[in-house]
Amino acid sequence: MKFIDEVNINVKAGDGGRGCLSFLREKYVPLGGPDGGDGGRGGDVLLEVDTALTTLLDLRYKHHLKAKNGIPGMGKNKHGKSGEHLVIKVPPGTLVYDEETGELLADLTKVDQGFLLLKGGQGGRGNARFLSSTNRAPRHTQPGMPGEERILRLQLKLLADVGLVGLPNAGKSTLISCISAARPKIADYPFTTLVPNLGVVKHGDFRSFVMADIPGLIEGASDGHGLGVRFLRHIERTDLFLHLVDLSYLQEGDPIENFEKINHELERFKQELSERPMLVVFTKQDITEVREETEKIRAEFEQRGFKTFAISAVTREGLPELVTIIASELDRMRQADPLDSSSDEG
Ligand SMILES: Nc1nc2c(ncn2[C@@H]2O[C@H](COP(=O)(O)OP(=O)(O)OP(=O)(O)O)[C@@H](O)[C@H]2O)c(=O)[nH]1
Ligand SMILES: [Mg+2]
Repeated sequence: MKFIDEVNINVKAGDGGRGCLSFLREKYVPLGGPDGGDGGRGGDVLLEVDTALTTLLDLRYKHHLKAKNGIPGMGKNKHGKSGEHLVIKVPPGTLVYDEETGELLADLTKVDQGFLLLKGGQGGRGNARFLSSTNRAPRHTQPGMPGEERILRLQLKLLADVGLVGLPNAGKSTLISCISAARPKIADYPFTTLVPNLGVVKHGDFRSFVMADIPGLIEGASDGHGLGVRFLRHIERTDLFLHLVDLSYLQEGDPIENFEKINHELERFKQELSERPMLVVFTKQDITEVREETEKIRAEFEQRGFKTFAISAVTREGLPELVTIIASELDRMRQADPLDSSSDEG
């Protein structure tokens, strides 16, 4: 499935129906009074979070979206029906901006969260409404009011608890596929992952957290190198980063320098990301040389204040421990800052 995380759409609420001009005409009633009914209200435009969606793909080819107009009033004092509302479904984590002013209109993160975006136009009044003691045969009616219209930019920022970062080939997708039901593509060439993937990691009997796998980062990513930092916004809202470090032949360069380069890209993308709690995870421990390298270098990361872990996706070494630590780190952070806690299935 294609992953689309930004779309522009033009939305319009329905116009109000016009009021009717009509006079009662019945046999034997020669001068019936005005009986033009009111027009119906135009439909509103609403946004609604649909947790079944994970991308804005459905909106990709719908540039113009419009709620239904109100039906005009009719004779015999019949009011027109209101226009049907338009409900636009979006994935959780969708931000809604006014494209012209740049104003943030809504941040839709909660299940079933709804948002009234645009109001439909009022229906016009029919001539029956203008009957008065001085005007027994009003010919005045009102047109319906136009519905509001806006150009929107919808931007998706996936909602996850933990974000995976690291160079291409570090083993990010392999890790998420080992501990969740997510099945991203895995291969020994860089940039296998082209779009973010989410995986739900279960721990204990009834608890879980969501992990996000994004394309690998390289030096200069914030200037557009590699796949750039376009996908970083999908881990911007996570509470914890796992920085995967691969010491196998697949990685060139000095591991500490590589590590710092990536952290620098995170910081360049957004200053506050450099303060996000981060665990360092050495991958591919089933390879003897990698294990030896890990033992040599581990202390240097710890001296920099990072907790470190060593795992292997092949033997599953260290995976249960890692999941437990992530869960307890998340718990600890959320206890410290309960207002900030996001939803947990627990
Ligand atoms: N021996 C061994 N190989 C691993 C392990 N984890 C990942 N690999 C291999 O490393 C290569 C890269 O793994 P991926 O999971 O695709 O790496 P990635 O970080 O998602 O890479 P990009 O999506 O390109 O950024 C693949 O050939 C994997 O099979 C491991 O624990 N042991
Ligand atoms: Mg990958």
